[in-house]
Formats: sequence, structure tokens, C-alpha cells
Amino acid sequence: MQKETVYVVGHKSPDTDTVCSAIAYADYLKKSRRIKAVPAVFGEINPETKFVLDYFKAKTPEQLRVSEGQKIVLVDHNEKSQNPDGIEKAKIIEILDHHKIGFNCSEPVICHTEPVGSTATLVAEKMINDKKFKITSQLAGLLVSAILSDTVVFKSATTAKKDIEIAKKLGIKAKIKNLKKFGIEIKKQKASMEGMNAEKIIYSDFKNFEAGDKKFGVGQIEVVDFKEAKERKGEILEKLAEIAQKENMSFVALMVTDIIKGGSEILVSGNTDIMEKAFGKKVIDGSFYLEKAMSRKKDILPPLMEAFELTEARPL
Ligand SMILES: [Mn+2]
Repeated sequence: MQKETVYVVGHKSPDTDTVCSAIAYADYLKKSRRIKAVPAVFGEINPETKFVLDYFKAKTPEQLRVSEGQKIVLVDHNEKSQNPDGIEKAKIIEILDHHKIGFNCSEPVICHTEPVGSTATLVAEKMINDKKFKITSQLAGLLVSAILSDTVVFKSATTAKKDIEIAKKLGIKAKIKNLKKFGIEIKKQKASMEGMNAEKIIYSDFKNFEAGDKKFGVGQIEVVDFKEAKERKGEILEKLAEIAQKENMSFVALMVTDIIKGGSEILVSGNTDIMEKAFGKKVIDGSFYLEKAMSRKKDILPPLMEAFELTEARPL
């Protein structure tokens, strides 16, 4: 066994895929490559992840404090903006991820990225392909939970065939009878606006974007029904307008994603024309419904980017 500790860590604002992939991949590196790998997190564990860790009796990974020369394996992210401050002090030796590549490095690293629904799918695939590695029911449980979470129980457009195939195999090992039911149970732990003010709702999962010289922002929150979102729509729209103005954004939107129904109500403030053009829907009282839209990166961004381009290209 190598003496030097290697930390396996996911992104800031850790989610279930980030945490479970870090735990499982650290275990795999330890046993298969004899690396002294330790799972870690950057930030607080959310209620959904806590539920999963408790359910499979797994320990919460330690909080990582980056230090000079520390060796790190990145899972579930590769962009600097998702890392904590000071990451440049550390030495990134490997990346395992399912996001677009936004990584720059001065030395060659082991890098495996694939367009699948979760990093956990890639971790599990490595384990399954390694005949000498035994997947415990605990590891299988953590990994299948991460797949169910990131793919929104296979409903997200990011879901690949491989995610479903591997989740089924893991589900058997973890003795989970009904994967969909279990997935909904996991998602329900966090899918709510309860106890959050409008700002927290919008910023709980918020991303900034640029299209030409225009800036915009899209937040996302998952719910199990639209009741609360409807009741609090005025308050949320007001906050969206405030953010758009403060950040000098063309518009700011919030995707309220109903994980049971499998669609999103889009609340938007600012220049709503671009939204209407992108999705061919009328914005009525600050919102519209998009059937089957669950994923910001797959369902929302591409039509928006296209609409911005069309606007830019149009002769005056
Ligand atoms: Mn992920």
C-alpha cells in the first residue's frame, strides 16, 4: 500500500452522487490499486444524502481542508468554479466525471469522463468489470442511490441506458425490491421549499450563464407537487426581479421541478421574450409549464442558447 494519502472528493454543495461516488471510488482505489485513498467532502451534507448514508449505515466523509501538495482525485466535477478556494495548492492526479470538460492542467492526469447520468454509474462499472473486486451490499446501496438521485429516478434527459442497466444490477446486490419507489423516497427528502425563504429557494442550486454580452441565471428546486410554489409565486418572482436587476442579468429563472409529475414550472423575471422564443410558450403571470423538463443542462440551456443566437444573428 502506498503511504501517501490521496483524497477522493466531489464538488462544492455536495449532492448524493458526489458523496457516494467519493466513498465508493476511494474504496475501489484502496482495494484494487492499493492507494491509501480517503473519501472527503467540500461542504455540508444535504438532507437527501444524509438519509442515504444513514439508510446504508455509511459514515459521512471528512471535510477536506486543502493543503500544499495534497494529492486529490476529483469525482463528479472538473471545473475550477466548483472547487474550494486554494485548490491550486493541491495536486490533482485523477478525474472521474460526467460533466463537460472545463479542466486545465499543467501535467498529464488520468481522466475518465462520459456522458452518463451519474458519476456513480462510472464507479460501479469499474467495479463490475474488475472481477477481483467484490461489491458489498452497502457500496451497491450507496451507488444505486446516487444513480437514482442524479437521474431523478431515470426521468431526467441525462439518463443513459448504462445508468439503468447498472442500477438494476446494484439494486439486486443492495436487496432493493422496487428501485423506482426507493428512488422517490430518496428524492422526497430534499424535494421541498419548506422553511426556506425566496432567496434560499432560488440559490439552493443556482448557475450563472453568458450568451454573447448577455448574462442570465437559472436556479432549480425539486418538489413533489406545485402547491407551495403556486402559493409563494409572488414572493419568488419579486426576488427573481431583484436578482436580475442587482446582477445586471437579462433575466433570472427558477425551474420548479415536480419529480413525481416529471415536468417543470418555470418562473421568470426580466426579459421574458427570450424565454417565449426559446420554448414557444407564453409567459403568463411570470411563469409557464414545460412538460418532461427535468434537467437544466439538457432541457433548458440548449433552447435558450439557440434563442439568444437567433436574436443576435437577426439583422436590425
Ligand atoms: Mn453527478
